[in-house]
Amino acid sequence: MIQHSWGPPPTLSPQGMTLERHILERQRSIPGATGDFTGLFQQIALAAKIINSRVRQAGLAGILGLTGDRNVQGEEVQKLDEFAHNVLVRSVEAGGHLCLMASEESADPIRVPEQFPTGKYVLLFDPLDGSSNIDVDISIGTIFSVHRRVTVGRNGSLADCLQRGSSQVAAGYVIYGSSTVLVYSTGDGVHGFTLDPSVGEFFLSHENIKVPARGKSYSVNEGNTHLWDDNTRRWVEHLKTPREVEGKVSANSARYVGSLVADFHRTLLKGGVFAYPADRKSPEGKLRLLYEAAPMAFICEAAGGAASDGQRRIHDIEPQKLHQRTPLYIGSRDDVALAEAFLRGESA
Ligand code: P6P
Repeated sequence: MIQHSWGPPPTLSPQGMTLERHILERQRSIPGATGDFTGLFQQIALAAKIINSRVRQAGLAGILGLTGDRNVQGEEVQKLDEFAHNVLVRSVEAGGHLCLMASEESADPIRVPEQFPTGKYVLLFDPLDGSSNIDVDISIGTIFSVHRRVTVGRNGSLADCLQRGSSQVAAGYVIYGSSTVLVYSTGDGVHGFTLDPSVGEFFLSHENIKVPARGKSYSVNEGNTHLWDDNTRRWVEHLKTPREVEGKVSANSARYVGSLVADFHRTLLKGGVFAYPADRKSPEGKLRLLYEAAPMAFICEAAGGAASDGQRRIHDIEPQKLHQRTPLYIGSRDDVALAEAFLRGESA
């Protein structure tokens, strides 16, 4: 804790803008807003604080490593994955704001228990993305997407989950990195809040994030080069080739963490492009559409960037399956457009 001569350190955000107040003020600007949304966000923020606390002590709390189970993706489930999933479900299930949930850790949608009221929203989430990095202390994150339900009746159904990215009413992620930052958008601007652990509150730290039109870095796992098609290889080779940009000869620089939330957060703030292309091993791509690509696309477009599967907007993909995958190219508008041009067989 940094001590100042004039007393306790100021909160992170001098005007003391907390996440809760930010959402409340936004709610008041929406005619007919019922507070449902605000309540849901407060519960998500609580879950983020609980997950953060456990992530920060994982090695000490004996919850590193594997549970011995495999999830619907066939991936080994880390103890923290399961913990984060359970915390999110327990934090939002009783609030009466949701008619259904869906999680990367659950094969089927999760119904609201009978003893609780249901509401008009659907929440889809990846409770702890990048969890293979937990044991080596690399940044990981929680990703969430909110839709309004499209069905009627007490409980929602799969149809409420299988909605296009363009119909999201909000999306966000929490990055458990050198600090814990929650970034969210309801479509009108993107805002970041940093957790002040001494207070236990998220304070506004990144107001109205805008992704630069072009950036210097590209972020892709080049260990998959042998699995890519020719156009994808040509695109990455182009990025690595020194060329004149704004009077300077340089090549793009590579940045790859292997944790979507970390790679996306850097791309959102600094510009550039993150990509997980389709390849011979993952012909549909590796990342999941509904609770990874679509929420990140919602945030990126709200910040002035772009998000594509290489051919079309992520937002325009009509989901067919809950855990379907998609290739993803996301970040600065000009950089994503360049990737799409190469994937069409054009050159720079
Ligand atoms: P690869 C983490 O396992 C994850 O789902 C994303 O967070 C990340 O972007 C991607 O996979 C990394 O995949 O194949 O490069 O290790």
